[in-house]
Amino acid sequence: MTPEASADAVRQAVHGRVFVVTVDNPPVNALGAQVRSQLRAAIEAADTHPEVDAVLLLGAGRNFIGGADIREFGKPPVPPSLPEVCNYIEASAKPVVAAIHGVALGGGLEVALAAHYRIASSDAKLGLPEVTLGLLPGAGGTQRAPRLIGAKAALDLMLSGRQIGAKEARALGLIDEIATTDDALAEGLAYTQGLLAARAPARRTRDAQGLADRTASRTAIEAARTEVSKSTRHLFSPMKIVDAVQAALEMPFDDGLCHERQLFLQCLDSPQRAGLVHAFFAEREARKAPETRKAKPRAIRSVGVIGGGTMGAGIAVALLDAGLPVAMIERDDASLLRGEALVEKVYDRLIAGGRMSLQEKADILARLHGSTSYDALDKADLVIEAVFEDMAVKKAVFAELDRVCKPGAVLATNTSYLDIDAIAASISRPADVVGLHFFSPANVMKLLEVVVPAQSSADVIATAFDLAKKLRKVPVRAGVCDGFIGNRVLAIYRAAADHMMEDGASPYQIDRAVRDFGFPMGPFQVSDLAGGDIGWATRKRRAATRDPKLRYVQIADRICERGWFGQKTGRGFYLYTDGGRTGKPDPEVEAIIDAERKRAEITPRTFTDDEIMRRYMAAMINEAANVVHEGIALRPLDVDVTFVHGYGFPRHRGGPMKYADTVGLASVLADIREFAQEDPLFWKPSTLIVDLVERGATLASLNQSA
Ligand code: T1G
Repeated sequence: MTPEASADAVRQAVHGRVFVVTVDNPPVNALGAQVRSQLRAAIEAADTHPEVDAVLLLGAGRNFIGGADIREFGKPPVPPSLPEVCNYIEASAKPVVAAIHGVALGGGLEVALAAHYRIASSDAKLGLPEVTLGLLPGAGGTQRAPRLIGAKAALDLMLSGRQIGAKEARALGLIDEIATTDDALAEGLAYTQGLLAARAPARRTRDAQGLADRTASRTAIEAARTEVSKSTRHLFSPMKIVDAVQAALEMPFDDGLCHERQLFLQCLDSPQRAGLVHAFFAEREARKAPETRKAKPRAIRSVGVIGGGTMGAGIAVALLDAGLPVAMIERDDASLLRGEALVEKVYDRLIAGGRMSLQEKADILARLHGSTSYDALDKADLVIEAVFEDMAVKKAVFAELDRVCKPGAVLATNTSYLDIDAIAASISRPADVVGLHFFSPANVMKLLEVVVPAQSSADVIATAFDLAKKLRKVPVRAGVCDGFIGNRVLAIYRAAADHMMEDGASPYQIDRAVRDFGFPMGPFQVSDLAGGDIGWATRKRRAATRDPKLRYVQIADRICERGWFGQKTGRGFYLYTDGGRTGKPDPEVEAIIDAERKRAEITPRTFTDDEIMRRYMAAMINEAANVVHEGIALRPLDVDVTFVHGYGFPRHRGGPMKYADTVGLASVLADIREFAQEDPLFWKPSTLIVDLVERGATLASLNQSA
């Protein structure tokens, strides 16, 4: 091997008659400006090299190429553009081979598509996830992929943004070979030398015939257009992807590339791209809590779960799915059997859906051990309690954990609002206590609020974040208060919705306006899903300390007093007939609302959907700003991650804080001040918002690394 000129982001070397180009731009070989420029130079060097007959493209480290550099979006473009580099690769007179290992995503796969041949390791993952960032494959992917694998498969790949494995890629024709080992260089060289021996030509993807069947292509495009207009009507870029593939069918290649570029720039300029890119980086930033830099996590080899109810069983499944052995503790055999059955039910559903085999289920359940004795926890590295939400009950559990758990075991509570400082103070080892607030269903919802009591040691918090990684959860660090980040803010914007309901807006109009904003459900649908009795219990718990001057809407109490808790009782705010999950408006609820308005001496007025959302969002943003101001959330981005991953906030808007910056903090403050004229106690402008508006600053300016 004779190393040629070695640039730092793209290395060049010659192996026999093959010019090897290695992209080396940690951590994911993103195609930033320097990489694009050096990649182009390397292809030029290969083309003019007299002793070289072919080019082999590789990625250094764990991946081929993770895509364009997302941090460049929204900044002035720096040439050469990625489409230009891809066209240059494809135009090479000498055969270009891409040897993929790890991931080839977005622009990374587009570089491979511009190559003439592709080989991938058996564990490689390929995808065009640009749609998850509000974009479309803007370096020729919308033109080359349909020509290579057909319109239907290409549209599925681009509209889903999903990653596919080497086998599926091979079957589709996205790659030519699957390597037998994961040595990308050796496999790539052998494959390239084979091509040279067979005198394989520079086979350009733009000439591939995947769109030859015009009828089938047109049918696929129309089907995608129909599907997109139904399922992702909130989003901007999916329809642009369909438009781009239509151009691939109807235009010559180079014209199609130009059209793709125009569509890509439209997506790049959309607020949805800004929101989705914000969400992408925010969830990665949120997992870097200060404690994760100060301390090493403790080892987690076995975990105990106290309680086999809905939450305990869900948490047990999340732990089992992460490959951990789990000891489930319940107070008696009957409760333990119920808990184990709840765990088993999750896997039976997967088997019924053809997504798990009986043997896989057996292997997983072999790691679950039930017991009615705390002594079974004497070797656990971590114990998570998910028992009844009552302080005395929790303290009794922690007293037992204090008695039986080994020194250094991390003791976690799943409480959703109780004072974790008080729980920690009740045992001999408060430094080992942490809050792990899972969201139901705990084995599905990604958000995990890591609640940090005052006495926790840094390595305990680092352990909690390490656990989140093992569970493939999205962790957010939260301070101790009633409701931590999410539920505390939820209580406020739910109250704003209650006020509007009592003032004249129907719960059904409010829910619809919130869904049209992009949430999957409105607040009253959420209440019916979660169970109105839960919110009722919270309101009763808070009654003693509630400010009597604060407006209190009793409509939900009237509904709960009738035992109408929502889906689980067949009616709540909505009527659920024949056990369905889609409720219908309930005239009896509307009569209750009318009666409550009369009792409160309120003359109902109409609301526009726009005003509903201004009030709903102003309440959410204002309380979220208080949560940041008080340090319960480290930064605004931590609130955004909480709401995108735990409360259905539309990801394409980035989160409540990103949304506030998008509409303008001054406009949000003006709304709050307008609403304060009718209710100054509820609508008290957050100090943080007032301060930022006075300084002309944004919430984003507070998102520096924690
Ligand atoms: N650009 C810039 N930074 C990136 C990046 C990217 N494409 N991908 C990851 N990072 C950063 C990330 O923020 C984190 O930074 C670190 O790398 C490790 O990431 C023209 C327009 C590749 C599967 O959408 O899916 O190409 O926190 O923790 O778990 O058509 O990163 O360490 O400071 O996620 O090993 C299309 C996005 C772009 C892929 C690796 N590509 N990335 O997962 O590491 S748009 C994507 C991922 C595009 C073209 C279009 C994952 C990964 P920090 P990580 P990981």
